[in-house]
Amino acid sequence: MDKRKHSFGGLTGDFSAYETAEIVILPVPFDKTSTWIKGAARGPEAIIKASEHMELYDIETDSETYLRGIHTTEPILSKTSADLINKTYKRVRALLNDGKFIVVLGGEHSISIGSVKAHNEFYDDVSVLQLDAHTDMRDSYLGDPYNHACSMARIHEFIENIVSVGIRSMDSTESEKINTKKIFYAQDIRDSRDWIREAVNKLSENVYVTIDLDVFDPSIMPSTGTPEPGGLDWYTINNLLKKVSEKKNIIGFDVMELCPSENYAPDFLAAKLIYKTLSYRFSSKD
Ligand SMILES: [Mn+2]
Repeated sequence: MDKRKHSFGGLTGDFSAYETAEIVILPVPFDKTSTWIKGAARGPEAIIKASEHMELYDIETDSETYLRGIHTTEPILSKTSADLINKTYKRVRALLNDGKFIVVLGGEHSISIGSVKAHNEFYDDVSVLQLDAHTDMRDSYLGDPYNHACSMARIHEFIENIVSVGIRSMDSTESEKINTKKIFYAQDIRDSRDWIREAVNKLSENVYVTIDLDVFDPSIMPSTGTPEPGGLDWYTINNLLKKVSEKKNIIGFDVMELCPSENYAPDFLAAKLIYKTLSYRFSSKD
């Protein structure tokens, strides 16, 4: 068995030390409430292992974000959603107080609740950009208000401004609760040229980005619990994240719901998406 400690980007020494790192990768492996394909608990480890094979120079931004230091912390573990969300909230708060930029790796989308809550208390005027195939606006699902299908409903209790992109599946009860002005359906994105500008304009200055990997098309991201057809492609997501980085302040983000299989390309996509987002975030500001 592989006992070596894995670190995002395969970084060691000064580039991965906590004290000097500007960026912290926080794994939260949890998969309690998935209704169909389980395995998201193995997502964070798969992303970190894949990330060790990435090139750390980003061509597009001509930057090497790892030079800022990226520390990979010990994972947060728990047996229940509510406890895990609370533990994640406390850990993210502590990391923010230490001046870190945090990337949470899931695990289940419900974990985002704790991370968003901590960021919302730390920063003023926070909005959430949700990339997802699903609205996740159910009040409760299978009797559990912390089911992954309810993550955005819980976040909406303390954040008014949520902009959702890539949505293509929901329950009829959710359609009554959503703000259609802030939803960019996958089918509408296909035919629109201006949607990125419109979406970015609806966000406030400080933006937390929550990425459910099922926002991508299953042809490139089959490793999710619910691979909905008609998803977005790599460059579309990149262009959106680039524009948000240029126009707004990304305060933190999470990448959720990777459900690894024997196909490791999706693991690599998730790793590269994280590094790409960091490259946009840090090369556009200073
Ligand atoms: Mn989803």
